[in-house]
Amino acid sequence: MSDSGERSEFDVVVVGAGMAGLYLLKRLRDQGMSAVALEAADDVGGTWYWNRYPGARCDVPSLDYSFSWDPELEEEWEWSEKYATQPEILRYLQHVADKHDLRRDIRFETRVAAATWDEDAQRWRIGTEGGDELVAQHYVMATGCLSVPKDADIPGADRFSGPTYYTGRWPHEGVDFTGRRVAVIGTGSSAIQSIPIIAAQAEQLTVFQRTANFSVPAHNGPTDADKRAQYDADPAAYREAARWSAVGVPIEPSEISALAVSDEEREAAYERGWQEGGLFGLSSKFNDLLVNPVANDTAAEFVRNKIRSIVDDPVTAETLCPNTFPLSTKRLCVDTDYYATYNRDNVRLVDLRETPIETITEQGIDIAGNGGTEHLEFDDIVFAVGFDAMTGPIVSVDIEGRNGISLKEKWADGPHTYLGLTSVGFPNLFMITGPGSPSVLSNMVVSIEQHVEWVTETIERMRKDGFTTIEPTPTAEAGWGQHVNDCADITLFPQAASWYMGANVPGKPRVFLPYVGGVDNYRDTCDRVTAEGFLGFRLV
Ligand code: N01
Repeated sequence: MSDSGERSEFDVVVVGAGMAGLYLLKRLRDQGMSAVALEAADDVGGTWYWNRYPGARCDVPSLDYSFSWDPELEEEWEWSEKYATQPEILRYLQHVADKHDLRRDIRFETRVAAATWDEDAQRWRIGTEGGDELVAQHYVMATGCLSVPKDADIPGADRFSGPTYYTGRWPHEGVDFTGRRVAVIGTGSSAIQSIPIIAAQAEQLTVFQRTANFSVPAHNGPTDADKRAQYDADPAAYREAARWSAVGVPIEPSEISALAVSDEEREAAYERGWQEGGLFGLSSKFNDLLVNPVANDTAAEFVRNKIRSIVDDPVTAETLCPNTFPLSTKRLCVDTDYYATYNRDNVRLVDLRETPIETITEQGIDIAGNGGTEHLEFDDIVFAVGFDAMTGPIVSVDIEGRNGISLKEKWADGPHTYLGLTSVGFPNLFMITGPGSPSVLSNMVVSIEQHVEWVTETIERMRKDGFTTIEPTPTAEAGWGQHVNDCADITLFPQAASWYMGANVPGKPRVFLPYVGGVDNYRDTCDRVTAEGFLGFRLV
């Protein structure tokens, strides 16, 4: 039996045992608090537990995408590649859980259904799907940003008689596609990572693309020697630089406009970026790619020309060229051999803008062709259709605050938070990397650590100073919401129908969900809020 055993009253109840939940448990335990994490899966890992599709990797270098709070762990853990695979990251998180003996405070296979603020008791009552009730002074949603898979939203999706797979819920035993005719629907990061691997295994692969996406090469391999040297010279300084960088990775920001250099210089810079690869290779070369559409289009056209040079068939190449949104306003994809995969004889690309899916049938997928319906037969269908991002994981629990107010109803027109951490009407509720925080626009580990540290330090301060509840003021929340929108509006981000905008889920309000003002500015704001006696909060 775990330390938290069957007890039902805690200082803190945490939902989720991914990166955020694990670090929360460690910090809370070190502070002498009673805490338990409730986890739907049967093991730790969060995103890295669920997303086991072929080719799943992190697109942030492992050296950066790892905890900084345990120097011993940093010494003993050696990443095998620049971009770690899902199994390796999962092993890392399992190792962290074991090393710090965190499992004894985690209840696995326990999905939280509801959480209700009890005004009389000044406590949260948390109900699980299994019918248990837990009571806690503080309630922390550490449920991740991309943990609720989106429905396929395609007619007939449940009619198909063969196996169907969702990338975000991949079978643990893996899938052997040898000799199979496979359909992949979607061309986001998950699809772009898995398509080259499925293509190499399957007899036939058909990719259904609704919106062409930008992807840059990973150039995976051993960790870059100069990055390694920079880190080894002073690991603590490296981590500190990451904490005070714009995206949670210490990279030198450019101070040059893409339009301030000659065409040749610009092209050479992009070529260097392409050869460096990864999320930041190309996109960090100039300072105005995310704010100036003309500057952005120079980079977009560079990528389109790369696609044209890689893909042999000109029609397929043109179909793969993204031209409906500016580069990087949807999450840039990082791939290994994605575009080259379309040169294989066994791979076909279906452009859903030209030939939309009419329905999924028992045997396959019907698309509208020029001469009428075309029936395509498959053995397997892979849905790589994404997630109900950022708000989905939070409102999937029925959270009821003061006076019976429902968080889902309060957020019907988009999320309302102060700092992406808290929300008016929901005292002592904290969200880790919630909407309105840098989260998905940053190295998640750095943002998770910052939130976990802010939350646990705040709880400790409240305890020391004798406060029972903390809740943001309506003015602070409205001001933060305005600031989050203002920051987004000076960028090109709102121009894309992305999951950042909630645009991928039918009926979801279109609001820019993360905070684009930078990890550094955001950290500074949170620090100042604390230093100024929790400015914008009401403590009782
Ligand atoms: O999901 P997505 P994802 N019919 O939403 C298409 C992170 N991540 O799982 O663009 C047809 O990006 C949809 O088309 P459209 C990363 O932050 C990271 O791939 O809406 N198509 C799109 O092509 C990433 O951004 C890593 O027109 C439909 C695709 O499905 C985020 O997770 C790896 C459709 C969904 O793409 C989400 O990535 C993986 C329909 N009805 C994920 N519905 C790394 O670290 C949706 N689509 C590398």
